Amino acid sequence: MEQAVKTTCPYCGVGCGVIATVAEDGAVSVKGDPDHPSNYGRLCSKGSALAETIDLDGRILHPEIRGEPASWDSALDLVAAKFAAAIAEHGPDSVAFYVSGQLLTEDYYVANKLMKGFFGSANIDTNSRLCMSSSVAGHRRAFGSDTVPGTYEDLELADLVILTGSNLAWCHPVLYQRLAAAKERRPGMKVVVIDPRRTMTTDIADLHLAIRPDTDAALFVGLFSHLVSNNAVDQNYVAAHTSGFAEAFATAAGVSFGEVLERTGLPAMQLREFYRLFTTTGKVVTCYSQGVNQSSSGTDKVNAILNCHLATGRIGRPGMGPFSLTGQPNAMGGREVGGLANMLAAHMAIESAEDRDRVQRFWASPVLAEKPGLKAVDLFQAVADGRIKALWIMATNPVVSMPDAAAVEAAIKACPFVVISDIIKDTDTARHAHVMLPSLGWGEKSGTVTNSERRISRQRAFLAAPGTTRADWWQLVEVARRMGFADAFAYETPAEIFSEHAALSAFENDGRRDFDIGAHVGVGQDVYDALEPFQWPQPAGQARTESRFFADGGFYHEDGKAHFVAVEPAETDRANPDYPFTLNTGRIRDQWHTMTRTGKSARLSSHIAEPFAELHPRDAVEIGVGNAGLVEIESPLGSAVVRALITERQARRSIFAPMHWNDQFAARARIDAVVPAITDRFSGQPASKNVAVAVKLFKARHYAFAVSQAKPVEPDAAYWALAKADGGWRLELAFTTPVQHWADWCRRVFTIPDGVEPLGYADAPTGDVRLAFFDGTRLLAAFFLACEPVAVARNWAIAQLTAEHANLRKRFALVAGRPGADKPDPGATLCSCFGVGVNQIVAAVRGGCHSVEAVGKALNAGTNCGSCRAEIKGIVDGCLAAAAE
Ligand SMILES: Nc1nc2c(c(=O)[nH]1)N[C@H]1C(S)=C(S)[C@@H](COP(=O)(O)OP(=O)(O)OC[C@H]3O[C@@H](n4cnc5c(=O)[nH]c(N)nc54)[C@H](O)[C@@H]3O)O[C@H]1N2
Ligand SMILES: Nc1nc2c(c(=O)[nH]1)N[C@H]1C(S)=C(S)[C@@H](COP(=O)(O)OP(=O)(O)OC[C@H]3O[C@@H](n4cnc5c(=O)[nH]c(N)nc54)[C@H](O)[C@@H]3O)O[C@H]1N2
Ligand code: SF4
Ligand SMILES: [Mo]
Repeated sequence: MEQAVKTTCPYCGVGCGVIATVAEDGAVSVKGDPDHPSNYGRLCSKGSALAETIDLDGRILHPEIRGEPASWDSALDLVAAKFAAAIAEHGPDSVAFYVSGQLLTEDYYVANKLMKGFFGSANIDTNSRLCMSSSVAGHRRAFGSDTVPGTYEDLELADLVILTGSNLAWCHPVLYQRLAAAKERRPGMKVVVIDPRRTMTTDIADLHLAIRPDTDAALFVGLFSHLVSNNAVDQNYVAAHTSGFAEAFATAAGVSFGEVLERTGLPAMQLREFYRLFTTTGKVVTCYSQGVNQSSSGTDKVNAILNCHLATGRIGRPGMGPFSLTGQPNAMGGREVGGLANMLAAHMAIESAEDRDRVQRFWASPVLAEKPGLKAVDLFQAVADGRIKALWIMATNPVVSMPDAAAVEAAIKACPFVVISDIIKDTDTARHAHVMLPSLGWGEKSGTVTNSERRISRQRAFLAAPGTTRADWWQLVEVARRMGFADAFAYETPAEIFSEHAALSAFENDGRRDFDIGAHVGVGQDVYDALEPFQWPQPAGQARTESRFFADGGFYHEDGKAHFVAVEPAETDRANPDYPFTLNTGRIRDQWHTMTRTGKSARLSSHIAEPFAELHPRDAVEIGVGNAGLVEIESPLGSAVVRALITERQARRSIFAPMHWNDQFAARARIDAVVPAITDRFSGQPASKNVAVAVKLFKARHYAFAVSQAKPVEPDAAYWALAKADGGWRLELAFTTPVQHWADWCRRVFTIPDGVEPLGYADAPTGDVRLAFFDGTRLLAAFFLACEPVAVARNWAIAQLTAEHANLRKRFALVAGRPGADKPDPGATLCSCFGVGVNQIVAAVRGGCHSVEAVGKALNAGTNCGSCRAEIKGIVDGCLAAAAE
């Protein structure tokens, strides 16, 4: 019988509800849950493609010790023995966990409890350090707690929505769609986007402030003093609920309008307009994400924003407030359980003796960490120094995602004992594991996650555990038991863990801590199974009234007030003639981080199939790189080679490169190998957005494009980038040295069986080589080589992998590398749901479709998940503008 299960998307912090259906034949399909209050039925491209990413290809299905299959017992015994030995010999601070905002709350709770309460060290940090820690630090400085005051609905109710350092259209697509729909209903609503580059999000902006990198603090400090000079301060709110206003203003007053202009590089008109909008609009929401957090001044940026909302009393009321957008599906859950090295559990403070005592009594634990542990960057430094003897990495891929990634890799490699819990066998990090533990993946695991608006939802299993995979919490519990802590880790189910977590949140709370879900203490399996999404707080015995915080004060500092923070904008000038470019890094629409899951979907890989750098046209001319050429990005630490994407979206002397590509998908595109480990001094969060680099032309002798049924094996080329395609794989290549026998090279890389002869030619004058290998009527691989970037139509070539090549004429047409006149080249895929290409959309616009809706009617493009609508609008606008010229 068909079975439909309500669960939650495992990607971004929007936390969309998903209905997964398993058909009788086992086929899985997903759709948005119409009843889930985060998405009301919508899903973005990544959510819609979930069913394509849950196959068992590449999964690790059984434990391994040094690459050899092992039983769970022997693997867990070894982990327990090694951690126990390190603690006994070198003390508790000689071990560490590095975990993830992609763990479920129950996994996270157990990891934190084991490290802080039973090992007695706080050396547990998480990839949230790279993600949300500046927001956490900023919240705690201002509110005395790590509280996100508002809800998603506020974005729909606001009259002014400011998005700073957020590419919402690509990174929180469903929330973006909710905002776009609200703006369509109420065109008077204004959107301001603050981002050094033009993005798909700037598309809905009434005002785009393309500030110089890392000048947000100056911008908001200037706004603060503008609010004061223009009598926009809510004196009652400030007097009743805040402290430190005078000091913060004294500092802000020292930053003149002229100085803000100079630092941000904005035209005076734009700056005035922004300040005017903020001053005169009551309902303002300011959303911020990694352009704010991932900065050496990230915490100050956060507080500069919070100051403006506190000064105007625009916080915690409908349509008003600062809003930190969380990245990962359970970044918030991790913060609730205290998964950061400088937090305790349930939003308690590790610095507070009273809180430590409270947690220790609740856990009945033998020891409790007395001081904050090592933050991610320092933690891997300690691994490099040999101070960490045993390290457990869970649900994160630091060899790709940590700054100074080569040093992180070297540190992990040299660590005496490394345990890795993952679902994928070959990742850049997993190859250094001593013990590899196979975890349950999405659809198999069960527990809770908390989204950006404090909404707790269930992830539910709808698939059987493959192989001998086990839940992350179970792995931790088994190790805890083996180390003598059986009583404190007696859980049999996630529901039991959740209940304990709820109990700790309520323990001696009495309204003193924001995080309280006491209403869920003692949930049984049935109630847990049926748990509907809910927003915290939900204290025991109180009916839920208001889900926002701080409209009437009630802050969590000792004095009950919010604290203004005097922010002095950081110096941003660091001109270095050897590294004249600024590298900005971030995300693309259809990939998730290190691509271990989204990289499995041909559909998602078709949107952008290669690592790239966006580069201003005039810089491209100076460097000498043409469109589709390659560039090398260099810093003192390392380099990466990526495709040049020449565009006026970039400011001069700055480039943007995605963080996703790694050694599994490209030759040398791990961008964090270029990024130094510079951190914010309050939060320890790395500055991943503003890196001094040199950008040079990467000179190749040959360029090639290939499609192959078999996964290409070790393509030894100076540049390669591999992506999944329908019916096989696609491969972009560039060579700096000639290859003697191209056919032999292809045979090896594409695993062509003996006896299959290539069809094709090598043209000596042009240097072109075309080779195709057929097995009967099916194409095994095709290879197109030229001395310039290869112009062959990619989607057409890929389609040949699944086409019948019944006669020689068809096979020769393939070698010629040209689509037939009957089948025009669709161009690069834009709508991944319906596989619609750029050329098709351009043709439709030229044929009379003059709006996104009209294109949708003609081609279906943009009518399912809607993630590509902003890009379609760009094409429509571009074509119409060109036609009008
Ligand atoms: N498709 C997709 N979505 C994702 C993810 C993913 O991997 N793929 N990951 C999720 C996670 S974990 C996270 S944390 C979020 C991140 O979500 P976002 O923060 O929205 O994404 P980023 O692309 O990292 O960066 C956002 C923007 O900050 C801008 N920026 C750079 N420097 C500055 C600056 O100095 N000031 C300002 N104001 N802006 C600046 C960049 O140009 C970029 O457009 O996305 C989540 N959603
Ligand atoms: N230069 C630069 N670097 C960045 C950023 C940036 O913007 N620029 N962004 C930073 C940010 S905000 C983030 S959040 C990080 C993200 O960086 P990572 O956390 O390193 O990236 P992921 O690919 O999400 O890694 C998740 C890993 O967990 C595995 N996994 C998936 N499901 C499960 C499960 O259920 N259990 C277990 N045990 N494993 C599982 C996946 O296969 C994968 O290996 O990157 C950071 N690094
Ligand atoms: S917006 Fe997309 S990635 Fe984020 S939770 Fe919703 S469906 Fe998943
Ligand atoms: Mo993140």
